[in-house]
Amino acid sequence: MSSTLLSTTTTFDKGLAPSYQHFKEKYNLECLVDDIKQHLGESGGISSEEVDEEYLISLARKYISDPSDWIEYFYNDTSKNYTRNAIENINHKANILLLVWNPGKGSPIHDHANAHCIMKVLAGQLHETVYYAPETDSKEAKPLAIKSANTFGMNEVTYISDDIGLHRVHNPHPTQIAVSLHLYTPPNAADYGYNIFNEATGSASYVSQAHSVSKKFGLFDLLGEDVDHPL
Ligand code: CSS
Ligand code: FE2
Repeated sequence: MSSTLLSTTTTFDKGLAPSYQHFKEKYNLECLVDDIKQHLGESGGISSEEVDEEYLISLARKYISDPSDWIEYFYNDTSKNYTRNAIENINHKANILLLVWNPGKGSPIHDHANAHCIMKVLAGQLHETVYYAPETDSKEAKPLAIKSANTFGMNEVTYISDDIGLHRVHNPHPTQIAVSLHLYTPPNAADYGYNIFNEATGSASYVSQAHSVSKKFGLFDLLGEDVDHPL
């Protein structure tokens, strides 16, 4: 008798829970994308200097990762180090991407094509190694020097630009994937390309375009160079 009562009560409680959700104000991924769009404005031609990166970082911090927000963009190519999924392309002003990192895999060392890069971990952990950029006029082969190294957990946000240095990002976990949200403004790496660097010599190699895929819109960019897109 008492077990019947208990199970009825449990069902009743579960039934009520979803209706309360409607009364909660949730800052979801859509809200974040809308706020980013609003900050960057509707018309074209914003330069990297005109962006208030601190404000954009604060928006990224405000969003709390919820897989139900981003699962529609999630695609993982297990043959690659990581997969770049397009979330939003704001009219040559910014790119918003969902990156899925395979266990133990990472990017090459790269620059950010004179753009702001904000990265937020949505699931798992990511390790970032920041390097001093090599002197531009130096032709001498010199190993890149490490400036800092940090591991970021779920909901943590980090920022980099070429003024700070170069970086390499990787998923340190041996078996679990990591997921991150990236905002690049302006989207120079996608529009004009970027550089990857050799850690031992500091030499740069130009990559002409950063490619992404779009599960949501059924567009898979299969024409990109077969490297793990570092930017
Ligand atoms: N730059 C890499 C991720 S680390 S910012 C990319 O977008 O492919
Ligand atoms: Fe990067």
